[in-house]
Amino acid sequence: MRPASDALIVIDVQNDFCPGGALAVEKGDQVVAPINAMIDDYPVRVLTQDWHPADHTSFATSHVGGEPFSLTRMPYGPQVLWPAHCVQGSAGAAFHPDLRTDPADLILRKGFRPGIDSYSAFFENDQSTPTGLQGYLRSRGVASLTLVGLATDFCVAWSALDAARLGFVVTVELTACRAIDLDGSLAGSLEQMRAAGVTLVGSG
Ligand code: VGL
Ligand code: ZN
Repeated sequence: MRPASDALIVIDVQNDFCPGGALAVEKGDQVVAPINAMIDDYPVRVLTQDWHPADHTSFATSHVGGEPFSLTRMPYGPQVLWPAHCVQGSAGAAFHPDLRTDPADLILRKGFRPGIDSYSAFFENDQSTPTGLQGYLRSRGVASLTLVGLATDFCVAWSALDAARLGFVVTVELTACRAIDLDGSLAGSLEQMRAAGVTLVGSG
């Protein structure tokens, strides 16, 4: 077991991000086995779940003429329009059936406000509305985080960058991550994480 100040944060290992899902990440299901093997080693274990209302503003279907994977502007900045995914209570929003969820201490849902997306597990995309995760981790004495899950270049990267900014020691275990890679977003996100002092281990 790792020291009591170490947490594993498992980002969005949900059916819609796995092959056959609404926003499938290539080989997304391959993160399940390594995560299942890692989780018992961490004294603090958090799973996150993307959890959108059916009319969420990040969905292309919520915009007249909105094309999936195109870029639009929101009051809080640029926003990719996604295929509808992880709708609250749907099968696509459920965790991958093979993911070991019983060992989790906390399941944190994000992206539930209709008008704002939330890639990061710490702050919504306005970069100021908190999810509460920082307080949870601090009150449990966590100082060091390992992040895994989906997708490397969106929710994992945004979570890692926020965590580093908040002063946590951050590692991303790439062997247990897979990327969407929209227009070079994977390379860009790896570079940003490195520049922010995030330790990148392995490769996805
Ligand atoms: C994610 C796009 C939209 C992710 C969530 O989990 O990386 N990406 N919603
Ligand atoms: Zn989403």
